[in-house]
Amino acid sequence: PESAHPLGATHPLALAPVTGPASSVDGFVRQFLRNLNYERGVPLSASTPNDRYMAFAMTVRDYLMARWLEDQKRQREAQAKGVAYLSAEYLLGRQLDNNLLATGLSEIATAAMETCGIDIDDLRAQEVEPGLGNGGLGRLAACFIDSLATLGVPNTGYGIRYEYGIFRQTFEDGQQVEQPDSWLRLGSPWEFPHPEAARTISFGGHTETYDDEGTERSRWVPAWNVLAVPYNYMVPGYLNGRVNTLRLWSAKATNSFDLRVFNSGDYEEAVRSQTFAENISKVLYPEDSTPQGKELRLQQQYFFVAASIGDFLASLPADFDPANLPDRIIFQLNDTHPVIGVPELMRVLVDEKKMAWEDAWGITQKCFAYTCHTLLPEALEVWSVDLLGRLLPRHLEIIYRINDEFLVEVRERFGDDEMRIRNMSIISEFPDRSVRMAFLATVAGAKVNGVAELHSQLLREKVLPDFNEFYPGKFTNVTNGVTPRRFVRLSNPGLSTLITEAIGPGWVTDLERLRELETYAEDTQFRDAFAQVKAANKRRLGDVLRARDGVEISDGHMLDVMVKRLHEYKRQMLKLLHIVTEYEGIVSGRVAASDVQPRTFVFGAKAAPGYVMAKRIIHLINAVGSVVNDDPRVEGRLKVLFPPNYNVTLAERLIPAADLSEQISLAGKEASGTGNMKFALNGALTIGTDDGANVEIRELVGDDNFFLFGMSEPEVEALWARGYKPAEFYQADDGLRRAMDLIASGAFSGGDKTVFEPIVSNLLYDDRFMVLADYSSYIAEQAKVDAAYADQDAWTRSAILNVARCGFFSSDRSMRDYIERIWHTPPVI
Ligand code: B1H
Repeated sequence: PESAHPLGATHPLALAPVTGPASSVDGFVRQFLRNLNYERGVPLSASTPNDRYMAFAMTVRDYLMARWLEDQKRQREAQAKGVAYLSAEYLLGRQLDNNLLATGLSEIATAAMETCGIDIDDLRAQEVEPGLGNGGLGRLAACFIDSLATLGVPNTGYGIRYEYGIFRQTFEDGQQVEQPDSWLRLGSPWEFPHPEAARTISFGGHTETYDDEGTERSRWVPAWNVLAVPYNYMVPGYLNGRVNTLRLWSAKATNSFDLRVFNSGDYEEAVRSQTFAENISKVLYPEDSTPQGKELRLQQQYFFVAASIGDFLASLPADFDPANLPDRIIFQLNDTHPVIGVPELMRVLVDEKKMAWEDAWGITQKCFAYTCHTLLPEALEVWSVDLLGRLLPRHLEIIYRINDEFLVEVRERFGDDEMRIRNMSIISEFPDRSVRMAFLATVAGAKVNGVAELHSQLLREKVLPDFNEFYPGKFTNVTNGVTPRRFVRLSNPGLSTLITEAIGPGWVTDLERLRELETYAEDTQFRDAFAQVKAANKRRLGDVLRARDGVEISDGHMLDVMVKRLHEYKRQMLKLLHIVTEYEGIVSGRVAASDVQPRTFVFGAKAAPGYVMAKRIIHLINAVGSVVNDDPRVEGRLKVLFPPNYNVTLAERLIPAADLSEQISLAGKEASGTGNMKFALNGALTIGTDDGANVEIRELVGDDNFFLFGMSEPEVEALWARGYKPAEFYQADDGLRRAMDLIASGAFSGGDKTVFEPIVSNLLYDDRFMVLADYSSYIAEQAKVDAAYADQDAWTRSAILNVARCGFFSSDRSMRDYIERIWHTPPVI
């Protein structure tokens, strides 16, 4: 239907014909063997799988390197404005396949490995994914940098090279146990360390004023330093020859080791300062949606942000006038974690570049923009003035001055409305004096955005209404998106081929073109082919689960999937109550097993290690799973799988196989969700509440192709206002009572009633996320799901329409939104 080049032959970013050492099968083989011999120092015959993986990855890397160097030159010369994305997390997933796809080397590479007698799948399996993020927020950052490279927009992603990423989850007796994620153990072929470019980052100490040729100035006299060593990663665009940079910082001690102390025999003391400094980039905080107010965490934040801002400034020509900074850079704050960058830029401009405060503040307000990712009040980050003043005394002074001047403006505008002043102050006084980082970001940012329409509306109206009034036009929405390269093209090759055969390959970079599939939904042959792809994806998933966990997925089952971090607001408990209800119906004899639609329920979820209730829920899911799976009375009609250690790699297998996507958070709590988009784009139907981006998914796919249930956000508010008594819902619904009673009876804990009692009483007497209030509506909607699934052909039609209508959720579209409305950073052609 169109030119062989996926971007179209006339596209300005179309990649020139493949050239370079790896551009033919022979050339690839030669380069691979070269890398094996000269980089790994082994012959093929004596090589380990890791040697072969490393040499293979290096060969792909070599190919990208020419583009990377060229692109850096091009971007320097263009002097175009770029985006510095500041994010404490990047949940990248495996790199090899993505880089093969982006370079178009896949076929050559596969053939080359065949020549060497190597199965490329064995190489793929060798890669350990860098899990440098927790969940949606970190994965979003990874999707965004993929899209920016694909769009040809200059971007550096800045973050932390955690030595240990998100913990590896195992289960012992059904309970979560965390293992360290030593992803670097066998080395990473994708990173380029630059110790010579290390930056010194300071902490602690005090501030002083001094006379600078008649002007009184402040300066910071820090107490200790750490080195920030940059590690560069290539971020290739899709088949466009573009390669942007992800720069992650690793902490290193300035004077690593005291030889005198060592020689005196005190080995621990000799390395103490080294250990202390290097702890900064040691581990990712495994918190999701709630911050940890730990000193080390603030150190991490300042460490990477100060290094990143300094790095960018150092890249400018020596004679660059900082007044022009807003023409060259926008620092995008991914949630509040990098907000300490605001006073840092002020400090550099005022204290180091000797700029007038007013001028520096004008520049700073143009150089930052802030994305908020949550509404949960407990998730909004605050730092005690005490801690901040100890760790970053000059920054605290700067924050005070920003706040003083801001509050003067507020008074000018609203008069001495003390209530309002207190509500808007960046410094809160209760319970302790602390800095509200979201407020600081809002005052400093040129724009503030939420991540889905509903979320942005609630942010304006409920969380920051005074700021919205004060700064008309500052608040905006950019609905999240996901990269179609990783989450359709790579993860679902069967569907990708089917789509490309129908409408051509252009959808990979222009996802709205999936619309053209709408007519195919009416084509019986296409529907059959689509259903076959889904069945094949279930078998592919089956292979993976058999190999990694020794479990089977049953033929003919609906695959009902809930994968996301374990959090009470996401309501894994609601899903579990549905399962227990189905189970109880069968074992009590009220429902014939043969009348139940066979389903396999799949969970994937990590709980923050300190989140006790979340860990209990994990325990209960496993407990219910082992009872249900072992009970002959359910005749294999219900099955519960909870593969441990859900991560990007597993997601890529799970999502394409799913029939039903569970997006069941309490309305008003899930800022956006991005898993919801991935499922819909892979042809799963959603059962969901009117929350986050679910709202937009439903609007696009249509009510007939979405299972909506539960209270709306205003209904949730109204129920709270009336006074929510969960026990009343328990009393009023027989099914709910039976399910809760069965859990309370000890049926899933070998008769022990105490194990899950805290879950049951929490639901009965507290239930912050209104699980019981939405139960009956959820169960009723699940009955509709069963009925709909019985008509397989109609289900498949709906699934195709989900794919066809969700092109909006490409992160390319999200990036275009940011570029046009916030960043003003056109592509460099
Ligand atoms: C999201 C977080 C988050 N929102 C604090 N907030 C963290 C907050 O380590 N911390 O302290 C880590 C993560 N993550 C998620 O962002 C939202 O819950 C999702 O709804 C949203 O889709 C995602 C991306 O915008």
